[in-house]
Parts: sequence; structure tokens; C-alpha cells
Amino acid sequence: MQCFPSLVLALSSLLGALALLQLSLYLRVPSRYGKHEERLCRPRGRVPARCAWFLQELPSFLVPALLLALRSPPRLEPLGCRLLCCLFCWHYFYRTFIYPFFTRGRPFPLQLLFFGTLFCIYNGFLQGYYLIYCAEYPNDWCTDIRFTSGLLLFLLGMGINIHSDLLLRQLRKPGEVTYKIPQGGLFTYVSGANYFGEIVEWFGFAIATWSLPAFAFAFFTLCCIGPRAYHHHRYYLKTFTDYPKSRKALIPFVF
Ligand code: NDX
Repeated sequence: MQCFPSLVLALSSLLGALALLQLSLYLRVPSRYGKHEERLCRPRGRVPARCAWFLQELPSFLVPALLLALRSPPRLEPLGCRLLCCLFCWHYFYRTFIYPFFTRGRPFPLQLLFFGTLFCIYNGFLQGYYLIYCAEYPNDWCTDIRFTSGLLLFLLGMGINIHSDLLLRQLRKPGEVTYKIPQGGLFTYVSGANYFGEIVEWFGFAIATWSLPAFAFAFFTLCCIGPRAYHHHRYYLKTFTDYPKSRKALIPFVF
């Protein structure tokens, strides 16, 4: 396989367009899974959460890992390229092989699982293909301010995301499906602490890679889970009369 810059441009533009579609679809009405399902008790057309998250996220790990393994001759230089590809796979290793096995979420709609899987194949291919076959970095990229600041943001975001996922999980006993007020960590300031972490993480990745596909994915993430954080916030305010009034939806002290 070789690099086709026009393919990268086309796939990144389509990802940007999907982000805008996502925003227009889900700004008013939330995506219908988790607490925003219309009929929470309906069991048909649902897949257990563990199975759904594993299947849906697997391509995001597998596709870039396969592209990396199939690359001939293997790409070993520069160090920046390898590190960046590993960061992407590292996140999706967590999301595929760790997150699903601890989740206490309710069953996931089959239809969204299908679209989610397609999305993960698409994005896994785009990010992996670009980093493995197209990206060119100078040998000293690891000391460039974009790489170091982006990497720091990525790690900070990932830390917030994993910690917030853990706090949400601890709100339930095994088998429970009720909703409670999240407490602690960044939830002290925002209702969508896990989403805030994920958004910071992918913007950090975009800065570290300084690439169109990664900026398109960060923008997609913002348009996908940004509105969801807003809908979570409204849900909490409507459901819990004692919900902390100073808490914002997504960005601490701002929004
Ligand atoms: N999966 C990313 N669009 C998505 C699945 C849906 O990883 O067709 C995007 C991802 C996909 C989406 C994915 C892409 C776009 C799709 C969409 C479906 C339609 C859409 C395909 C792939 C589409 C177009 C039209 C453009 C093609 O019972 P429960 O499940 O609610 O329990 C929850 C629990 N919890 C609580 N427990 C007790 N008390 C409370 N108050 C609770 N609040 C929540 O915590 C869950 O078990 C758990 C987390 O819930 P929640 O709702 O906070 O997070 P969730 O949305 O489930 O995300 C989980 C993690 C989180 O860390 C988040 O950052 C990350 O995954 N994520 C999620 C979505 C997308 C994404 C990251 C990204 O874009 N990077």
C-alpha cells in the first residue's frame, strides 16, 4: 500500500461533514442510548452493554494495529510516527478490552451498534492509514512544542476520561440500572466530565500529530459528545431537584 494524499483529504473532509451532520441531528434531540433512550425498559433490539462496546470499539484498535503489522517494509522511523500510532491504539485498547468488561450500562440499541461499528472501522482506517503510510515527521518531532504539548493534553484528557468513567461505574451496584448524581473528580464542575476528558484527549492527539485526519476526528468527537453532555446536564437538572446549581454541562466554569 502507498500513500494517496487525495484519499486522506477526501476521508477527512467526509469525517468533518459527518461531524456537522451529527451536530445538526443531536443538538436538539440526544442520540438514543443510555439515559436518553425513549423507552428505557424495551428489551428488543438491544445488545448487552459489554458485548456492544467491545464489538463497536474493536475495529478502532484492530484496523490500525493490522495496518501497522502489514506494513512492508515495517516502518520503524521516525520515532514520532510510531509513538503517535501507539497512542491511538493505547486509547482503543482501553476502550475495547478494559472499559466494556467493567461497564454497568444498560443494553445498547442494535442499530446504533451497527453504525458505531461502521464509524470505528472508518476512523480506525483513516487515522492508521495516515500515520503509518503518509505522515512525515522530522527526526526531532518528539522535542517539538506541538508534540510535547499535545502529548501532555492527550495524557491529561485520558486520565480525566478514565477516572470519570470509573466514578460513573461506582454509582451502581452490579445489576443496578438506576441513575444517581455523579460526585467527585471533575464531576464537581461539569455533568459531562468523561466527555470533557475525551475531547481534551483527542484535541491533544490532533496537536501532537498536527494532521488533518486527527483534527477532523477531534472535531467529530466534540460534535458527537459535546451535545450529549448538554443533554445529560438537562436530564440531571430535570430529574434531581438537589442537583448542584453551579455545575456546568461540559466546560468547567464556562458552559
Ligand atoms: N461510541 C464514540 N451518527 C459511540 C457510540 C454511538 O466511542 O449514526 C462515537 C464511541 C455512535 C458514535 C460512537 C458515533 C456516531 C453514531 C453513534 C450512534 C449514532 C451515531 C454512530 C461510535 C450516528 C451519524 C448520523 C453521524 C452517522 O445505563 P447507561 O448506559 O446510561 O449507564 C452509563 C453510566 N452512567 C450512569 N450510571 C449511574 N448514574 C448516572 N448518573 C450515570 N450516567 C451514566 O455510565 C454508562 O454505563 C456509563 C457511561 O455513560 P455516558 O452516557 O456518560 O457515556 P457514553 O456515551 O456511554 O460513553 C462512554 C464512553 C465515554 O468515556 C465517552 O467519552 C466515550 O465512551 N465516547 C462515547 C461516544 C463517542 C466517543 C467517545 C468519541 O466520539 N470519541
